[in-house]
Parts: sequence; C-alpha cells; structure tokens
Amino acid sequence: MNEILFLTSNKHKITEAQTILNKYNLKLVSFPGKGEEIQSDSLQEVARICAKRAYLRIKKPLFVEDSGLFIDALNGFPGAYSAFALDKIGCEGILRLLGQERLRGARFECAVAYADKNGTRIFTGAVLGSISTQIFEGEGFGYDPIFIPEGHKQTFSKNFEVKEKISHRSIALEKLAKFLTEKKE
Ligand code: ITT
Repeated sequence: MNEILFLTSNKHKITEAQTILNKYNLKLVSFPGKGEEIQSDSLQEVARICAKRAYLRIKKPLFVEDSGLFIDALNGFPGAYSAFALDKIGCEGILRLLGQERLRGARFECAVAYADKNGTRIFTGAVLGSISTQIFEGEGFGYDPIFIPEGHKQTFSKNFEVKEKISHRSIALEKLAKFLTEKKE
C-alpha cells in the first residue's frame, strides 16, 4: 500500500480522506497542521502555497486542502474565511445573517494541493446545495448541520452516506487518487 502525507489540523478531514483513498489502496499518514495560511480569497492559492512551503520543509510527497462554504445571498461569504467564521459566529450566526432570506443557495468548494519533486498540482471539487432554516445536529463537522446538498432533503449531518459520495472533498480527492494511481502505472 502506498503512503501519502496529509497535512491538516482537522481530524474530520482525515477520516473523510482515508475513506476515499482506501479505495485506491493509498494509505494516508496524517501530519498535524498545514503551516501558516496566507490571507487570500482563493482556496486554490492558499492550498498551493501551503503545499509548496511544506514540501520544502518535509521533502516527501504530501497534500493539503483548503475548503469553504460559499453562500450566494452573502456574496460568497464565508468562503475562504469559513474556519474563522465558524469559530466566531458558528452555524447559528450564519442562520442569523441569512434571516428570512428565501434564496438560500450555497456551495462547498475544496482545493487539494499535492506537492512532490515535480512541483505542485491542484485538484478541485464542489457541491451545490442550500442552507437550511435550522441546525440539524448529527455526523460530520463544521457547516454540515446547515448544508442540504442539491437533490436531497436532509443536511450532510443527517445523511452522511451521501456526503461521502458527493462532497466537494470526495470529488477533489478522487481526482488526486486517480492521478496518483495512474502515475504509477
Ligand atoms: P486545516 O486548515 O488544518 O486543514 P481547517 O478546519 O482549518 O483545517 P480550512 O482552513 O480548510 O480547514 O477551513 C475550512 C472550514 O470550512 C472548516 O473549518 C469548516 O468549518 C468548513 N468546511 C470545510 N469542509 C467542510 C465540510 O465538508 N463540512 C462542513 N464544513 C466544512
């Protein structure tokens, strides 16, 4: 089984990533923290720079990911600032900001940056959906209690099997896994 380093401080991301990479016979080794994040509105930019800097330090093939929730009625907020917003105002604060807004469209995006001796590559994933009008505690983390994926009635927190199949993270990591396994052949 081939090993790959995943730099993150988020244990939920590790669990979700392992489920996907297992299918490709890739063993994930987690490494705490992806290093200092630059200030940028672009998930891809944040991920790319973190991966590049980390590779210079560690010199082993690795990946980091940056993800976020983009809410249409809030002009894409919290976006690249999702971790900060979750910490400061939580899901409750997001529902408060949206109030009675009827147009509740949103999307999760994920940018995975993989670095090795050949440079850095980006793999992206996104899932469309909407923001619920109340919090549904359950599985998952972050904004899962308020995000309903398109074509479904329940939030990711209440329908975790669906999340594993269609999430922004699954899509981006499937692309990474395919790249890594095809590269070997
Ligand atoms: P690392 O940077 O160490 O990987 P983090 O939790 O700080 O971990 P990000 O900087 O990528 O991760 O911030 C993304 C935030 O967006 C995260 O903290 C969640 O609040 C939210 N988020 C991302 N993916 C999510 C998901 O699948 N479900 C729910 N919330 C998610």
